[in-house]
Amino acid sequence: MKNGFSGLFAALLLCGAAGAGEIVLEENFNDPAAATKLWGKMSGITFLENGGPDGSGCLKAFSDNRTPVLATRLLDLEKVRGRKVTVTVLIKGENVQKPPESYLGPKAMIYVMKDGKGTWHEHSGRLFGTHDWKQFQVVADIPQDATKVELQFGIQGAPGTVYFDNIKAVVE
Ligand SMILES: [Ca+2]
Repeated sequence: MKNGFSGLFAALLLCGAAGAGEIVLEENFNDPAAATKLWGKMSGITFLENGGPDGSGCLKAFSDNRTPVLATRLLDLEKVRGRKVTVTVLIKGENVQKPPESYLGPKAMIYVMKDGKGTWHEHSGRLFGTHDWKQFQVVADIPQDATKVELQFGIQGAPGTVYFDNIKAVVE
């Protein structure tokens, strides 16, 4: 029993559990080549070398129709199961048309798969038209039995261009 603490610590390390407040994903797109390898890309997604704040790299999603254009990246299930995940992201919009459906337009989402069904958690305060960099947030409580958790950023159901940068996912 005297090794209980170290044993527990080793177990935590082995299963990759994240501590409260731990950053489980951070992406600033300042290395577009690395971002290309790490992110899933639909047609319409590009990584820019200097389109971000202060001339840094960023993610660009462009659509001239209503087809979804998303960049995706998986979160480590072991780090997020049973936890509240908060994702913050900077978004800039250019000529984004407002669609009839309130849930469409610029998209910053946490996609959660459980029991074969998917649920999308969306960012609040969606903006349209043209606007400068602004921080948005999306929050999701991840079930203990989630089978897939993925970040998705882009544009859906509305023509326009949306830029993303400084993505950070933190668990509580
Ligand atoms: Ca950047």
